[in-house]
Amino acid sequence: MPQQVTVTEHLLLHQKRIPGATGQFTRLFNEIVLSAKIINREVNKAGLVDVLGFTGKTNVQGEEVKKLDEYANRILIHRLARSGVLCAMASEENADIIEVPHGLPLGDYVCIFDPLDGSSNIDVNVNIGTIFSIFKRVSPEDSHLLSTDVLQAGLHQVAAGYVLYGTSTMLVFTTGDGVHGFTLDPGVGEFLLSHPNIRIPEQGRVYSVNEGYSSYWDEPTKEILEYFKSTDNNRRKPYSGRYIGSLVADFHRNLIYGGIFMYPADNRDPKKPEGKLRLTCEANPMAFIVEQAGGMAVDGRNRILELEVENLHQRTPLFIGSREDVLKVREIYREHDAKG
Ligand code: P6P
Repeated sequence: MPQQVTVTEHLLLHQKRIPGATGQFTRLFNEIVLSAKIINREVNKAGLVDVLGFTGKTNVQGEEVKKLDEYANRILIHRLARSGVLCAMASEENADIIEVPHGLPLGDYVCIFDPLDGSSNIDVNVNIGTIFSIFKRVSPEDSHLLSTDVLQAGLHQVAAGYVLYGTSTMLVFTTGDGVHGFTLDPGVGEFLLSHPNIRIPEQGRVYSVNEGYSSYWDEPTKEILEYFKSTDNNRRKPYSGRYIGSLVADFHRNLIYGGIFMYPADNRDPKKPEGKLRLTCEANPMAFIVEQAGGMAVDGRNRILELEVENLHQRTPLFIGSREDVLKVREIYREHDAKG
């Protein structure tokens, strides 16, 4: 009988190893876990009740908001605000920093999240996910919150993770001590440890990118795609193309099998020259996870986790996955830069 370790037990074991741990982090994480279970319940019955479709609103990204997007956002904000351990939140769905409502207890943590990533797939029953990134505030505890408490480089994350709603619902996260995967047992209502110490293969066999935009890419990106599709690469055969259009699902597959996910800069939209993905609630958390699993994440030239965060919704190109594959991306960009 495999040892059934719940995510809470796992966190408590982790907490015991941290001198001076107050239990605040475990409290915060338990609220994320509860939010995931509530969102999972709605996602799983989406086809049966009136939560499919659009709300008729657009978010700060200019994207149409789905009913489940709005629902997931509401659940996370409500639960996290009452955790008593946050001083601020930020959501992909909200233009500004979300302060903890007056009168509720404050804490030292900041949580940034994408409540339901991949929501364009909701109505066709394709995997979607929740992504979260956790920091400790940098300003003194009894001072006013500063934007620098929220706009921190990814290197300073204390935890990051995602929930993947699919054939089974998984919670995958790191607290800087490796990457661990938990699968929801709906019969028990608990996330149970199913993938301890996940390591991404050094070299992958899959590339994930939306090739429909190839005519908008820069030259290095075009050369990168030719490399992965050619027989003249490290594998001596083409990588398989796999792209579902949901970052959490594409990332998770490549994390387990090995591979590279790419959302390059493109010149389709002058308002988004850096591509579509957001640094704070998508690239940074995924980069922390992949590095903890032995992989890499760059914007083409620079390590994602070292990028300066200037605004909440800034975007970045993202090349993330198996170390050898991402190193190749950086090598091609450097060769182009050297040619000038
Ligand atoms: P495209 C979903 O909207 C998302 O933010 C990511 O989950 C996904 O990787 C990407 O956009 C897909 O974008 O332009 O290929 O449809």
